[in-house]
Amino acid sequence: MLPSKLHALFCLCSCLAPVHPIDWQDLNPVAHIRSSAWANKIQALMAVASVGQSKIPKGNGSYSVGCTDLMFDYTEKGTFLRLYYPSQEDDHHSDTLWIPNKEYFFGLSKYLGTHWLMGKILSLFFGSMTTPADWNSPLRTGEKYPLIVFSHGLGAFRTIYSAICIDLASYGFIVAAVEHRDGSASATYYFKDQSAAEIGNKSWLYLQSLKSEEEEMPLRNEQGCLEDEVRESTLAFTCGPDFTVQKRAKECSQALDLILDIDRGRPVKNVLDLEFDLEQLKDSIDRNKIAVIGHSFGGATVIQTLSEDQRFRCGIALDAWMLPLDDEIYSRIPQPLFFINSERFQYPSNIEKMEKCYSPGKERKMITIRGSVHQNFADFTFATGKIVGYIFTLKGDIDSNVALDLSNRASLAFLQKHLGLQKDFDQWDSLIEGEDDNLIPGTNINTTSQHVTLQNSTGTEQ
Ligand code: 71H
Repeated sequence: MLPSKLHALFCLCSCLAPVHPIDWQDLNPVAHIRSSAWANKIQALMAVASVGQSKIPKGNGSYSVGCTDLMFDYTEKGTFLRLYYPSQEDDHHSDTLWIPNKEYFFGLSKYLGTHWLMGKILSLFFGSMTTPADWNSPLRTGEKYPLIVFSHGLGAFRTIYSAICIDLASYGFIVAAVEHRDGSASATYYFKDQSAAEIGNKSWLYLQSLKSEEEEMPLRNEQGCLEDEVRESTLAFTCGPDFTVQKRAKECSQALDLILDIDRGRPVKNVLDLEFDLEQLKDSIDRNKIAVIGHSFGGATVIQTLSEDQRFRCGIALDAWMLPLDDEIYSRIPQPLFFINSERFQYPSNIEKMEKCYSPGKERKMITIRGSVHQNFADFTFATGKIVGYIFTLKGDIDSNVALDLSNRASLAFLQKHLGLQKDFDQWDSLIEGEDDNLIPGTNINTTSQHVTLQNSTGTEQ
């Protein structure tokens, strides 16, 4: 069970913490550590566990990728996002800090229901890890780019899907990964007033805590040990009044408003006083090629956003968690919608809700990635070695790079079709149909309801 596994890691790590604040990337200097047999043993164990530790992959596309953060306005109601974009090749400055503040680690530790020291440990291991995008590098000019708004999962935040966002940007997209301020992020910040913003005095907002009895419950269990009903009722609790999929959809639309404003040339002053000049984005967006992508709770946000905002031309829901959606929504999504699922996370009642989105004349596609887990879509799948990754279900049986490449290539093919792009992403059209040894067309889950083969509902069918 996950929390106990985390506690086990926590215990292992806390043994190390007082000995020496080692850097995960720098396990070599045993010389600096006061030699005590047990410490060396534990360290050796961790070194073994880190064998094969991989980095967040560079994009496969031909564009260099830049990255910046954008906040406007400074209040809790303002937009906060991380922007990934095609950048100018020549001047490489420095990679982007992956998780830029220690508070995100504390938030993660709180979300996972672990001791706050776990946050310290995570911060120790991952606090200086970078992701391969050029921080604040100038935008590549001379082309208008299609735009993707990306919505994160529950307990996540804007920076944690950089592998997906960087890959898409390397194929010529501008990607705006929002940080939701509805209380569904592990942590986020805003500024109380103008002067706080000026001096950088952040106000932190953490994920709503669960009540004590619910905290005992093993919530989302990828092994599927929980009955659907138990799972659903427990999850329903976490989806309390504060964070709603409707609020999240509004935040996606608001992020789009902001970027389109900047594209129009409206002078916007980034509250985070960064080196990236926002005026570069003027006339950079292909204004009617806009899509929304999200993971888990973010997948539900994709569906809600499509139904509320027609500027989004299509959507991709990565391992969507359908529970937060109201029953009325399913008939109100005219745009094409693509479900990319992991094998291990999905369960019948969730798939049944996806099936409700299907209707004649509406473009719907679904594929499942063999041997994949829920976390295959988020960056932590690349942050640890095989053993640690497997224990914490950050990795599945499939290689994390293979899984993400499949998901991204299928996404690119789908985006080309429905945004009308003039690229060569149609080379991956067969992936949309699930034609690959590592893909399942439709789903691996048996549902009780009668349905026609899911993967075949297309816009041309009657
Ligand atoms: N859980 N987004 C968490 C149960 C599985 C987890 C997240 C623990 C992360 C480390 C272990 C799955 C669900 C379930 C709706 C959703 C989004 F860093 C990230 C944090 C969160 C990256 C991605 C996410 S995961 C997610 O919208 C929904 C239904 N999930 C999920 O929540 N339990 C705690 C026991 C519920 C309170 C895998 C996991 C995770 C470890 C770390 F140690 F490496 F940091 C990160």
